[in-house]
Amino acid sequence: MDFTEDFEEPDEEEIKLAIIGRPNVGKSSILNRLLGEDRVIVSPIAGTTRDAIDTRLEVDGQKFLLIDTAGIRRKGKTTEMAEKLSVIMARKALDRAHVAVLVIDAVEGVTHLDASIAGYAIESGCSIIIAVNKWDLVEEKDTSTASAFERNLRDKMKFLDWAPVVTISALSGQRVLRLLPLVEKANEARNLRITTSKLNEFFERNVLQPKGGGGSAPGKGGRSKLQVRYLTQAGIRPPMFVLFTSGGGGGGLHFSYLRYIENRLRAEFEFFGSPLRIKERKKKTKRTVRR
Ligand SMILES: Nc1nc2c(ncn2[C@@H]2O[C@H](COP(=O)(O)OP(=O)(O)O)[C@@H](O)[C@H]2O)c(=O)[nH]1
Ligand SMILES: [Mg+2]
Repeated sequence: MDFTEDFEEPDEEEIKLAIIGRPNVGKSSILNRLLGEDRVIVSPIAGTTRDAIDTRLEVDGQKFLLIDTAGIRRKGKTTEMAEKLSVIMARKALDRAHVAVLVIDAVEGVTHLDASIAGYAIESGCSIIIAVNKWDLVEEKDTSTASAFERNLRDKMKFLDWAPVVTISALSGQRVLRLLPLVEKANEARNLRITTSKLNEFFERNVLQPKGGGGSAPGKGGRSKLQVRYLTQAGIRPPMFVLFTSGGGGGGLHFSYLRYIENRLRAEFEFFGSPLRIKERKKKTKRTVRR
């Protein structure tokens, strides 16, 4: 677990944002759109390395640092090279980012490369907003087009079901500026700490007395008598929870149970666009001391 972020003291209010995605999905166009908006105050600052230029934005009092993901422009770059580079740039940016906007091409839909970049984003612990760009190119749209697209996208990226989706057009500017409030909200969620009393109450209702009765939690291999003793929040950025268990032999909690806890946490608290980490820790069973 990496808690280093809690110890450094950067500009507290500044949200570090990475716009990531495969080549030609429109990352640069989105960036240019953001920089070109009247409401946006822009100040380019030199990054730490020669090729990295980060940009500061301020919109309605909120500061953002746009992490550069442009990479090296070179003529005659093969598609394969460009794709590899987009992954490298994404990973570099994700290292420093709080929130990632994952850009998908509306015409091409979700590809393997999109899914693999998404995987790195989840690993990094960033909050994620999915931007479906080039929405202007989707023909004969009606009221159900966006939701149909989203269903298909969700199906291909099941592991990202908590990330909000927004359809945009960097070409026309449609909804591009709407990304920023979503980014802000997703960043807040990533910093969310649930109070102990709220978490205890959550535990009471969802673990000890869930609908259909409490009792043992399902362990791997169907072993019973595995008990979940308590739940704590161990950290933020992203929020991390620990379920303390006892009994039940060697296996841990079944992944479906961890999934259940995650879904309940998401249903009851505002973890909008933020990944959650849920871990299990076994409590050593106390031996009764004979007197
Ligand atoms: N129709 C349309 N074209 C777009 C849109 N966004 C970007 N493009 C075009 O897609 C191509 C790649 O865009 P670019 O921003 O360079 O993508 P990047 O490689 O992800 O940075 C360019 O020709 C853009 O003009 C959009 O919303 N609609
Ligand atoms: Mg670009």
